[in-house]
Amino acid sequence: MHRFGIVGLPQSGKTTVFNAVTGAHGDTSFYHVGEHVSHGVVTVPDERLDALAKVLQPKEVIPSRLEFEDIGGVFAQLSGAERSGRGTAELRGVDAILMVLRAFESDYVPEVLGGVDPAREYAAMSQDLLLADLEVIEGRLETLERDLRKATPEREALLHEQQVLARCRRAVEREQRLQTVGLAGADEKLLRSYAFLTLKPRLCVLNIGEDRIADPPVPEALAGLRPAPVPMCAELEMELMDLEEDERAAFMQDAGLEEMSAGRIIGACREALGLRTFFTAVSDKLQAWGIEGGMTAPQAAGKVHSDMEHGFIRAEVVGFQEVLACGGFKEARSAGRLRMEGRDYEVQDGDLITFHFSR
Ligand SMILES: Nc1nc2c(ncn2[C@@H]2O[C@H](COP(=O)(O)OP(=O)(O)O)[C@@H](O)[C@H]2O)c(=O)[nH]1
Ligand SMILES: [Mg+2]
Repeated sequence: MHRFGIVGLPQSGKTTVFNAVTGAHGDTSFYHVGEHVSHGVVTVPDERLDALAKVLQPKEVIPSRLEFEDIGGVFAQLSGAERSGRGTAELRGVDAILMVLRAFESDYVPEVLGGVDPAREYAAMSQDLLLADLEVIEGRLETLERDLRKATPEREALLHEQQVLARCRRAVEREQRLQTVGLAGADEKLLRSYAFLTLKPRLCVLNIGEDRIADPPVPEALAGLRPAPVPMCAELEMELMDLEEDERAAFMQDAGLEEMSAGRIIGACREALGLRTFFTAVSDKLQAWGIEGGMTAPQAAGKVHSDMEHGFIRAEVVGFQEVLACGGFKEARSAGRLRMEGRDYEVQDGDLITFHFSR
């Protein structure tokens, strides 16, 4: 399951967004500083899964899921406090970063940066993430220098690591995210081992006021971000989560809210990671799986079970449209629509896959 860490300045509405997306009830009283990390899981809505379920009639349908973590305190230093080591460590473990930017006016919620300025919040947080990475780079470079003064059989490898990190330091000093350094293969793996924060994909939620639902203000400086920032009136949507369906619909109409934002946030999360979906249908269980684009069939099998990756023999693949068009899996097989694919096959969005493996 892919994990998203929710970060933002104090009072930006992190917990409110977290509650609004996951249906949780985290503390949003404005004096509350989250010291612990809350976890919440959401299922990914998928019309293809629903359509397949209609045709295949499995006993059980399991959508893919995303996990969100409300991480308090990471950017506390921007408001004068210490950086929270715990929050930073937690953030290193996530797959992508969801930044909540305050775009709502309020008479009672304190403005941490002395005004409502989401573009500045974004810049300040980007800066903070770069600084956190710079600390790691410099710490490691110092250790390397010390180790290289001694005789060591790993000299070549350490020298190479030093070069890679020096390149990273130059990028960070120019305020470029490590994601833009463009390392590949073993060097990229090396970078991943540090869990750098600016190597992680990110997306923004603009927490807007109720009065701006009809025309959400997206600052020019953020308009070019991909995925595009998702505007959401988090406070309203959090309250709507607790209502019954018909009551909710009435309130939404009053507020001019056409749909809840969770769907668009989930879409942006998937876009940030470049996720694709494949399906499995084994022993009456139809299941959707989210994987990063570019994964091969054995890697995808590994998402289902590690034994299936290690013992991978081949994958029997059929596009979900073909199953729908033929009216069933057996029907698609009889019509010759199933393909046998090997180890190098790159899984495509919408594939229904049967993995063959040895135990
Ligand atoms: N007026 C208004 N207040 C909001 C909105 N979103 C959050 N708040 C309030 O802002 C305060 C801080 O929200 P919270 O989610 O706890 O922020 P966090 O510190 O980032 O977790 C709370 O009092 C919320 O009720 C919003 O869209 N409009
Ligand atoms: Mg909070």
